[in-house]
Amino acid sequence: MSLINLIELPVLGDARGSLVSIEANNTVPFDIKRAYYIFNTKDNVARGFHAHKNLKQLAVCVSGQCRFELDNGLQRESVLLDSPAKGLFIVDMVWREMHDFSKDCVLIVFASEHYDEADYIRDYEDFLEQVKS
Ligand code: T46
Repeated sequence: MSLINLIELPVLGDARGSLVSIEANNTVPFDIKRAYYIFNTKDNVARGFHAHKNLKQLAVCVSGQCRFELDNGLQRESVLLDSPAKGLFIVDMVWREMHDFSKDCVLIVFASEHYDEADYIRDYEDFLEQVKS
């Protein structure tokens, strides 16, 4: 089964331009408790390098592009987010890395839980131990 779960976000376009709506428990299969966005990423920077114990997220590049690598301890897959109509759904216990940010990249993430540093697994060896157990 693929680790890459892309949700096609309906674009509500008219003569004025485009609009995408994200609704909790409708467009995304969880209650949205938090949103954050990443922008102004410097050249050759990669981010992420962690997993979450209990967090569902939807990541959308609303401008520009970046590449996600997802890893469940058995397989690793890569996907380019390059459209505001493409949402990447990421579940618990998946190691994620973000690479190849374009200068104009604005990555918005909708999350099922409030920020909690204790939910992060930031060491890859710890992550492998925890997915195996
Ligand atoms: C994820 C990927 C896709 C907060 O205080 N509140 C927040 O809601 C977030 C997300 C971060 N922070 C603080 C924690 C750090 O001091 O902001 C700083 C940067 O966070 P971090 O290094 O975790 O950022 P990324 O880009 O490596 O990872 C982020 C999310 O943290 C993470 O949950 O899945 O984006």
